[in-house]
Amino acid sequence: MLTLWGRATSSNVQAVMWGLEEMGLEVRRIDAGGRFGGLDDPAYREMNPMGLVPVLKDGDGPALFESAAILRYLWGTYGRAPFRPDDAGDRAVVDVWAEWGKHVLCGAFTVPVFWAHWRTPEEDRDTAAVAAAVARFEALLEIVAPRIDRGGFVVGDRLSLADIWVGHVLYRYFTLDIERAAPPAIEAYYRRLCDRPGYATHVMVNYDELKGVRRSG
Ligand SMILES: N[C@@H](CCC(=O)N[C@@H](CS)C(=O)NCC(=O)O)C(=O)O
Repeated sequence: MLTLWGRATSSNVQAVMWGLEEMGLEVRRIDAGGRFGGLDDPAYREMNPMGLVPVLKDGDGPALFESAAILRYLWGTYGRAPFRPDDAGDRAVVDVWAEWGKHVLCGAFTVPVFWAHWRTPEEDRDTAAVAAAVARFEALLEIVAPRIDRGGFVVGDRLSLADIWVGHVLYRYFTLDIERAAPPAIEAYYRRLCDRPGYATHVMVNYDELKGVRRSG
């Protein structure tokens, strides 16, 4: 029995929930964090000393935190081809792009764009800094765009773990009230992701409640 703690509006929770659905795994999600609170409870800190979401427990196994590690655990334990390729080399390539998606691409979006724009009260926004951050994010999209244009997905022609990290950040990028210059292949990819039930359910989640709210997440 898989249990995940974390509010549905957390982008890291969304990535894990979408990955779970793509792997056909059932999970019980317990609201935590944001307006639900609970992250300072001693029992929660026991599971995640950082006091952040998500946290995963697989049965009686240890509590896991850090969304990338959680997804990698699920992928390694329950993933099947093509989501988790059978060939070790192909798996490593997926892992490389998953790491890049989480670390490099999401890192270039979450704080410098989403936080600096959406989670900052309008009167405090540095619009020039946000525009420069969007341009830097788009330069990264240009790096992955030719791969997606070629095969349809980040690695090859089927969705894999790499798409979870690259794809989940696109919903907010394409729906924020910012000026965009997305590579056409990325926009087409995003439109295809929107047709996937797991993406629509877990990633395309309204984030109005986060507007101007400068708490973590
Ligand atoms: N590196 C961590 C970051 C976790 C994180 O920042 N979580 C945010 C939500 S995305 C959080 O817990 N914010 C506090 C809250 O929701 O109250 C991960 O990837 O899991």
